Amino acid sequence: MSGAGAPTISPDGTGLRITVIAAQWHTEIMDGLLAGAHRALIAANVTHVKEIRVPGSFELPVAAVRAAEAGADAVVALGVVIRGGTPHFEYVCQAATLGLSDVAIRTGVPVGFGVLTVDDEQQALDRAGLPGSREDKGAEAVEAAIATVIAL
Ligand code: DLZ
Repeated sequence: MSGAGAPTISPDGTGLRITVIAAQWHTEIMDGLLAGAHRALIAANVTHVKEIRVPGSFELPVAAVRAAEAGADAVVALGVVIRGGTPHFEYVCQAATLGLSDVAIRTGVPVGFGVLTVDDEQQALDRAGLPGSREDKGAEAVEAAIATVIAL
């Protein structure tokens, strides 16, 4: 984990079934988030991994609920939403965040939140787990989801 006050988490996910759901907007940044997520899954000894691609972050919650209902122990949602000149940003961010938290609460299946909601592309690159990035939010979402499964 990174950022002020963030805990250090290195959970062991041996035997867990994890589904990673990833949007497709902003390809380079998504590639970084996905690579970070897979690095963290390997580090946590998770071998049962399914990956689902959806068009945009708005579609993440419906895929997450399907994955939870299909028996995943945890779901990790990855996306990138960059503020534009219209209110669309707020609507997509709100649908993704509220939708994903609703899935976790209703199904009881932990959902790791790896959706970057940023003002510009540089903020996203800084958090994408790419060479030169300060943070690796894809990996952090995996670690949080696994740690929550273990805690429950
Ligand atoms: C429409 C849209 C816009 C403007 N921006 C983004 C974005 O920055 N990131 C993202 O993941 N998705 C975006 N979308 C697409 C919506 O999430 C959704 O896929 C479409 O509205 C179709 O339902």
